Amino acid sequence: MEMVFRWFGEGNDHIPLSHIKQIPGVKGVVWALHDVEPGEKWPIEKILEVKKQAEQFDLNIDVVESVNVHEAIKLGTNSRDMYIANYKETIKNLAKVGVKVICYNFMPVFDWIRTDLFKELEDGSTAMFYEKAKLENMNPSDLVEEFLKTKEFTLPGWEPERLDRLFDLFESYKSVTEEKLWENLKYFLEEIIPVAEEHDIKMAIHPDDPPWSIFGLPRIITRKENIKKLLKLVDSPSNGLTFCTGSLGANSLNNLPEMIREFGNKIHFAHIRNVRRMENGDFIETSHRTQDGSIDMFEIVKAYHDIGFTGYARPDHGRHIWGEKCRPGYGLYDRALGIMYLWGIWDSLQR
Ligand code: CS2
Ligand code: MN
Repeated sequence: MEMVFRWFGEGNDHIPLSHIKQIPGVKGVVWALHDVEPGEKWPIEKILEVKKQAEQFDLNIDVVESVNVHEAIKLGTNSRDMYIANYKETIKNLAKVGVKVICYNFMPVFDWIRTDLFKELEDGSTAMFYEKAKLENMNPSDLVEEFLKTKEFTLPGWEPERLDRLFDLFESYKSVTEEKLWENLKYFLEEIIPVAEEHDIKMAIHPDDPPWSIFGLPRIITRKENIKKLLKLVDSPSNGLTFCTGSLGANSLNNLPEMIREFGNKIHFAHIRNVRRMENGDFIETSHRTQDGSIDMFEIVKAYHDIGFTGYARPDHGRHIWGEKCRPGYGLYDRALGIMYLWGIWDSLQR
């Protein structure tokens, strides 16, 4: 297991690389060019800049999260070929500097969704919360407004470009059924996977978060059968997964250790975090420790250990603790604690 840590870049993340370097066992940063709009080609000069910054701290840049997929590709409109061509160029540019894994997702319009970014937990810390009933009664634009108002940082996957066109997008998605979305994903993968394979890049799709449809939009990367289907769309070592326990784990029907054993070497990137599910369908992100949430983290790490996992792993979202002011889910402290918990389990299994 190669431990890595998400970093939003110089001037965009409150955490300096020098601090990331001090978390035991962290080998690299998980990064992206957050100022390049989805659909645009990532310029090599900008990529090299990040590489240079990370190298100063002896951190690798092997994993990118994420190269976002333009809505035209998900919608299957005419302009998709142009955006797919750009995507291929980005894959090639990333390969040139030694990137190994590209995480991406195929969620229409929104990336992850929560109803409260800073919900207080019993211990006085805060964490991201999903209130089922509230979301069901919410208008998508209210949600966006609420987030735009409270945030001090930009949220990953919530590009203004995409959100500005919210109403148009919802209109366009009216004709996109789940089946259509599958077709569009297949079209995309058939184009990009051969390029990834040729350049020794592993594409790793991130599951939908939460793993069910929201606001009537189709969502497909949600459970075991669907992931099997995805892997069959294009059979290649480069067509793989970001296995996110927090996303898939919001649905209690997903047996995560079993899925890890089944998908094995198709998991190129592990996102490991805990969530506490409530009976009414709500869930909140908790500390990584097994006892603090609904996901048996020991069994997760054990499954990775049993399959001889050598891929990349990162703690995923954490709580906001010790007064840290940070981007929702991406503080330093709780994610660093999470890493030490994961190492604790891993190292005892190694013995
Ligand atoms: C989320 C996502 O699970 C997560 O880490 O923060 O924003 C994730 O980075 C994207 O869905 C990947 O494409
Ligand atoms: Mn994740």
